[in-house]
Amino acid sequence: MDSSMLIRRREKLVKQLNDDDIVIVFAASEPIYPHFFLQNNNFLYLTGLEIPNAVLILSKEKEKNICMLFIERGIPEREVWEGKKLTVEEAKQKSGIEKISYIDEFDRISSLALLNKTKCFVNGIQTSLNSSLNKQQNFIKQVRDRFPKLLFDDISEIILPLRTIKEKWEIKQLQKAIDITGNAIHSIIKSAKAGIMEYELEALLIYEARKNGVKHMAFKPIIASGKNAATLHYEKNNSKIGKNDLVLLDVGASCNNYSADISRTFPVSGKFTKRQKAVYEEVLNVQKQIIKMIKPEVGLKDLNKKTIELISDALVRLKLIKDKKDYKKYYMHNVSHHLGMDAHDIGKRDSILEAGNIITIEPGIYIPEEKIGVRIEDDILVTKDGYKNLSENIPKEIKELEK
Ligand SMILES: [Mn+2]
Repeated sequence: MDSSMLIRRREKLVKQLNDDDIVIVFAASEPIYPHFFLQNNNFLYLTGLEIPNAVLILSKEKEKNICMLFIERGIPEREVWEGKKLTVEEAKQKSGIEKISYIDEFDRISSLALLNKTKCFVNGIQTSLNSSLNKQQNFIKQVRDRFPKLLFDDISEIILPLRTIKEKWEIKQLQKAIDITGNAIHSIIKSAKAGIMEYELEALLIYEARKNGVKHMAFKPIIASGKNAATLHYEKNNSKIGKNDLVLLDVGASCNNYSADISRTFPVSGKFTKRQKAVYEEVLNVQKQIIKMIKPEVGLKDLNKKTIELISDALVRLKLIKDKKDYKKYYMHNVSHHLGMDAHDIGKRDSILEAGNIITIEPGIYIPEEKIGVRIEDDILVTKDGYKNLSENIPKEIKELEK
């Protein structure tokens, strides 16, 4: 990652601010086992730094951009155990930020920075009543007492227009995540056989991903055989795979925090039954037709509407429903979401597509009473005059899957 890209991102963000706005972005905290360190995506997007407990402040004053970073101080006795902390010089070089202080200065300097501000954008303040306060919320609580006129808002509103349009470097990271995921899917399809456990295929997935340098999966892998495939977010992965089962994979590796999100469905025996084939062909056909619709100006809503239309027709042909209005019994999710640093990336549900967006297309049909669940999902880049399917090399044709 090159620091000029990061500088450009910060400039674009600050351009949207008024003089009395300020942005405060917190890095993730140090994790406690069994959790692993996963940087906050907005912090990573703006700094490129994979360090815990740091804070970024952005604002502007009379056309002058202000950018300050606060990082942890390296304590030699602790570094013996934990390894070296990033130095100010290293942080400067990686992030392109000139003004770097230690985190123990944050309270004092941020108080000064907040003095004449009326609105403060913070990352990660949306949460629910039943979870304990995170450090952003604790910060807000403190600041609110001292600056009662200050208003707070989540950063997503101003960072969303940046993050939903992918830069070349980002597309490259996603392509890498998709290719590694594709290779793992290939290995899984090749080695799956009746009688093995779903988690054995999960182990293979993680082995293939790690072997290619992937630090973590983008989300908990779904390896669902038979009727498990009809549970949309099945992630136990602990059933034995039956000899006539279809296996549904919904998996994605993460590269530099960019998340692939791919679904494939295949017969473990290497051959679809007649009924499985009929259902599969319908889903595949819908998926292809929806992908063809993708271009700038089309809305996610349009894609959803058309999918429902096509799937309803398919369900009637498959003799599952008589009245098209009953489609929800067998298809109950949206066909698309934005993809990026988060597997369900920031981006509005009713958003209108623009060149540079990356979205998934993932229709499915789920028939628990027949132990059939089929979902096919590709990751698609919206281009100036259409689209590019970034996962087109991962097999989904019946002939390829049976081979
Ligand atoms: Mn998805």
